[in-house]
Amino acid sequence: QLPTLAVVGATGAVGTVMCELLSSRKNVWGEIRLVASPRSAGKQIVVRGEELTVVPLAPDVFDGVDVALFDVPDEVSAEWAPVAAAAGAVAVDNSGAFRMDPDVPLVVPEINPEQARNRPKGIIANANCTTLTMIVAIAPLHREYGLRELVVASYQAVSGSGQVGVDTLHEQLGKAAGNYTLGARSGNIRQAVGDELGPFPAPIVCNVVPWAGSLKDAGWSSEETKIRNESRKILGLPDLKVSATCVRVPVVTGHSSAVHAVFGTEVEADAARELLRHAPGVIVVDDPAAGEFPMPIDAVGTDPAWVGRIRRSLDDPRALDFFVTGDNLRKGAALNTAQIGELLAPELARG
Ligand code: 11C
Repeated sequence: QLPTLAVVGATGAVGTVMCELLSSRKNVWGEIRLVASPRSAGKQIVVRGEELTVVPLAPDVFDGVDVALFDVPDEVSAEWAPVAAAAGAVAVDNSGAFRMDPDVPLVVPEINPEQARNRPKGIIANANCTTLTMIVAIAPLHREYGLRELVVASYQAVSGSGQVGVDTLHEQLGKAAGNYTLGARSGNIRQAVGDELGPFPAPIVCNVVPWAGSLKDAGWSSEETKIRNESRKILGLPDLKVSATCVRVPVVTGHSSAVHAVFGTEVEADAARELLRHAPGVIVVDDPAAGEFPMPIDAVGTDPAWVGRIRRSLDDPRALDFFVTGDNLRKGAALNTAQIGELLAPELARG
């Protein structure tokens, strides 16, 4: 018998993509149960061609569930993933609640699938979208050359802030276009947009905002510390040097990162390009002469990490610079969670 799946947070931005993925990927599930807050309960969503009714989150929704995928805020996961695990399900959690727990594996199926088997709390964590969209390209380079240091600048899409981020960009696009002569033409976007900033600390349209997440120690943002901590855990490199600067850009979906990676051995750009061409979950788009680069407008709606601008550092033969972009709602969230579920499905099928 195929295992039973619950999707908790089925109506949110990531949950919606999850429902699409469940309809388009290999069908490894028996019953699928869609779960959300009482506010969204009763909604109908089509999954695998079948109309399912969303049920409200409550302890009994986990009865008989083998895998529960959580696409909800940290505090909801912190409360409910242990409830699902206590009911006998494996909870695969896309929030930040358990990622750094030493008893919770942080799994990227292309990199460390074996760690999904060791889950003492019955919980497996999914990394942050900024980490996930770049780490699939970094891991094969690490295996070949031995990673020593990462310097990253992110270019994060507004959908990383949820539907409210997308709505805010949309509203500000209208204001900037409508107030073109008032402020936008001169670049005075604050005047054109006014003070409705949504989840961002400054206007996001026609701007870049060097901030994502919340303030942590010594001026670092939570997004920046997540890149550092999660990269270390996924790659099994607890002392990896990581410096990240996270920036929000007016892109709807698709997180990008400019990466400077320093290795233990000398690297060649051509060899790295070839290696990445054969790496799972990676696509190389690297022909600047033809205007071919990895860009979010092309990566959106696709599964792989798109990598390009691969160059060896002019000043350090052990360092590579490259640009990587991926769909933050797919590989950055729903897809990686679904892939972890698919890793578990054969083990949980009942004979
Ligand atoms: C953003 N990366 O772009 C965030 C969203 O820890 O799962 C996801 C936050 C997380 O704002």
